Amino acid sequence: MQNNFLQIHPRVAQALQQGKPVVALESTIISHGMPYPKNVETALAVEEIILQNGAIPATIAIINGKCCVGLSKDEIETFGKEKNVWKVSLRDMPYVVSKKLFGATTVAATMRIASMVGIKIFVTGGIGGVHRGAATTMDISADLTEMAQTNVAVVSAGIKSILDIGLTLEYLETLGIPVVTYNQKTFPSFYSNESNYITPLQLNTPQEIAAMLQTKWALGLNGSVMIANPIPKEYEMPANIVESHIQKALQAATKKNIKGKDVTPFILQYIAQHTGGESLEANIALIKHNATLGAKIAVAFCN
Ligand code: PSU
Ligand code: MN
Repeated sequence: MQNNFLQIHPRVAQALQQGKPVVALESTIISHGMPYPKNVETALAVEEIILQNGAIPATIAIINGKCCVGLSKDEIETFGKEKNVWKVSLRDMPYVVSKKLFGATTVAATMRIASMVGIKIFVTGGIGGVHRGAATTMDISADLTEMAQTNVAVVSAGIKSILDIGLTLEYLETLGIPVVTYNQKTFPSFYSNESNYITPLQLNTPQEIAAMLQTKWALGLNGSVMIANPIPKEYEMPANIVESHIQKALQAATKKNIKGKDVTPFILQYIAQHTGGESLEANIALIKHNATLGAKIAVAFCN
């Protein structure tokens, strides 16, 4: 779909026209998920990894109200540095586009824009999900409902334990979203390659994953597939340390009355600050690792 609201980078447009593999990337992780300058360095490194693995990267963001698919290095720098960038989920999209603002897109908004141009594979660090305490707060990310309807596969490092992993897996099941862990039985939890949950499904090669995606959509089953790629062992953080930081972060969020869309960025920042950057290094390592797998799946999908 080409329209007034879309702006596709020539390199991405050419790849799509030629049926070459393209991998979408989000921008909330740049503007709201990591501090400057590591955010920009990581975003550029992730694009490079995708290129090296045979696919074209397309970082997605809203610039002056245009939904941009593929950013220049300068634009990525701007999203990393600029303080007043909107965090845009689906709810915020019409406002930010009509007001011609800058917006960093979440998993949900990035998927929707990717699907508008026919991109099938999207790589990120962690998706939003069902928050702890959601039974009373009703805080459930729009990432999940978007994954129920949009045909873009999402590669992540599993569900972060700031969320309720069990409830998120239940919700994904309710919505009919397949959850596939790459090459292991345990479902990974972002900073850790383990969790207390067995993965619903396991596949062991990019080719198998690509075949499952093609089958899902050929069956007319709309929606995403969650592909969970465990963090490499050498970057893992001990689960009990992560848990104690999460507990403190959640308490601080309650005390400061952080609500709605500010919850996830607040907790991520709190944990990064209080682990002396260790969680940031883990975050960077896992997203690079996801980029490698995502590019390989995109290549297999196009063959
Ligand atoms: N989890 C992370 N890093 C992130 C996010 C989640 O480890 O940067 C971002 C993603 O953009 C995700 C969004 O789509 O937070 C979810 O926000 P919310 O919970 O408000 O839907
Ligand atoms: Mn929320």
